[in-house]
Amino acid sequence: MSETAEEYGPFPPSPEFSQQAVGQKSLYEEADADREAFWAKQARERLTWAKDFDEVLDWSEAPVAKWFVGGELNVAYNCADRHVEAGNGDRVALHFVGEPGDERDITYAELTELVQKAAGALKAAGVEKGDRVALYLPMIPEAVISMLACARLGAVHSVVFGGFSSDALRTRIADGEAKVVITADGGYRRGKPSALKPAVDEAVSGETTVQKVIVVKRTGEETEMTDKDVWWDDALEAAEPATEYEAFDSEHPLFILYTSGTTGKPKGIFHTTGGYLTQAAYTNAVVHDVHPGEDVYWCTADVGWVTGHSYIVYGPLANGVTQVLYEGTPDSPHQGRWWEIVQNKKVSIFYTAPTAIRTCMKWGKEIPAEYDLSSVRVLGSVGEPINPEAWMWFRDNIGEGSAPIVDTWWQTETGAIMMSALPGVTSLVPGSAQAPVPGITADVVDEEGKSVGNGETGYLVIRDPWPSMLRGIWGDLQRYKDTYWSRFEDMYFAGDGAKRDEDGNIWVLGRVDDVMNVSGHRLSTSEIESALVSHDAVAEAAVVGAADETTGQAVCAFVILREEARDQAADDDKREELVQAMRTHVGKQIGAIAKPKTILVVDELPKTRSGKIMRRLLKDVAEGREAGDATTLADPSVMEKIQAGLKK
Ligand code: 6R9
Repeated sequence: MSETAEEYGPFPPSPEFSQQAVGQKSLYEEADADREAFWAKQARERLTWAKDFDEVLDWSEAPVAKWFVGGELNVAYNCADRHVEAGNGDRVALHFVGEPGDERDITYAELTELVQKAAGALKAAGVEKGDRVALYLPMIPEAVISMLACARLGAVHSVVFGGFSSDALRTRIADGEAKVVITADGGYRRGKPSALKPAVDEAVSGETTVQKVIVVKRTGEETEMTDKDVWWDDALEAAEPATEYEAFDSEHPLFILYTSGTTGKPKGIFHTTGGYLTQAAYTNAVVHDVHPGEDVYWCTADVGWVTGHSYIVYGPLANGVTQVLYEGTPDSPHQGRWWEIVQNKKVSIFYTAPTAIRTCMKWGKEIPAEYDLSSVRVLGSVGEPINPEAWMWFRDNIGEGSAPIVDTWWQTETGAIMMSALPGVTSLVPGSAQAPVPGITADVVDEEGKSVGNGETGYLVIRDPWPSMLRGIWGDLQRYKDTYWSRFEDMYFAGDGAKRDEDGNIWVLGRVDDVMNVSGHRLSTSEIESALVSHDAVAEAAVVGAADETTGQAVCAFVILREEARDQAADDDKREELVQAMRTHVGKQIGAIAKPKTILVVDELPKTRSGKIMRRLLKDVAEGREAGDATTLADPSVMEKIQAGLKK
């Protein structure tokens, strides 16, 4: 495979940045010398333990790890109270920006008080240590407060993305046997209130484990309340605040989070306390280069997926960071909304997803150019491989042409960032997640589990246990072992394909199930997508391998055109010309083998709420089938639109 991306970079860090960077080269040396001592130091320096641990790692029951054995701590205390005790109570924890334009700043002192009150309300609702609480909320401060309130009591939260259907909520409630649900009357989306409570009513109707539903008033729309329901404000007011807290065992469960599985029952990935918080706090510090009290940090993820857990709630709040919490979409009420917030709040660290960056590219660089983005000094990317063009665009148009971009590879299962450059330390290679962070041992191996050499492709694995690793799939230990620990002996298999380039940098190629085999050649969907997106006319692209009689699989591409190319594509002949040009372009970038057999011009792509393209559905279309279950899409009607468009 050719290395198209290597025309860009590497970009060495600037001396000014390096001088102030949290990450240091010595971290790699320290971790290599003694990994467990390295993690013990991170755990002790970054967190406050009520009782120190006496063993760093117990791997005797592999693949279920125990980290910081014997240690005890309270996560909510670490994320709130202790910052007040340290004299930082007046520091803003959350700059909340609602979609309709309402704003609310919450200091660490206020956050602490709210968490104590909410924990009191949960207690009054019968929640005890170990009980599960389902959260189904918009991106409002109460989502953060609720998570911490659960943690304060040692209750296990299960956040269900606010856009999921009542069916999805019901299965997740049932799987985790949740006792209480926290929800809201609704939230704002694209300028309109959008109700949430009716979905909860449906999900808890009939036989259910749920005894109480706490409802935040966000939109004030008419909302039916049942016997089970209580308003958040009333519940907080009536309850005795939980000012005291208990310290829990380092391995006490903290949360369950369901991954959007490809088939079958959703997987309840479950995480515990001490190791998770250690790695979330450590990576947030060294990868995002946060300087608490100075930086304004913004992670655009939703708390409904793991990035929101680790990099809105736990990592940043454990570190005492000031951050933006935004309720809405990037284009409401206008396409400059994000940049307006960056300007107004002086955001210095901005962490988002490649799909969002490509969407902004599609809207045009004139839009961010209207705002003063000079506060930005670090950019981050997560969720899928970032194509080098999007990387360059991000740096040039949002990062003033100089901000380091950290491309962070990790998973719901890994709990926290596993691979990334360290800004100020590493030279950056656009498009590559590069190398494991200090303390992590990632590798690329062949079918037999042997490390591949430079220039070779294989499977991404993690060799040694890490603090924030999942401790299992809720209620299904065997499935945990089968899914992650059976492909290779003694190694965690991440499910991703990867390549080591000539310099040893690791390039994540996407899920192995997204790797195609065309005439015996292994091709990565993301590599072809990246090539397509580097064509002037293309804004976004999704590639699938469609069954083909001759070649095994054939490359089928779905592309969204940039604004300027759209008029041209309205004419059939011109569109055909454009499609041919794109094929030639891919051929040039990667090789003739990668040329898409079919390129379909579409207006939208099917995406999950976390912004991942659901290639499975596109594969159905490419193979001439009726598209499968589309209920987990951000907009379930997208598939109908694509199919209708193709029939024209
Ligand atoms: C954090 C998150 C995990 C999967 C993962 C991989 C893809 C995430 C990536 C990336 C390339 C990156 N992925 N970050 N691929 N480069 N920087 O996204 O968790 O939703 O569980 O997804 O996402 O395929 O295996 P999750």
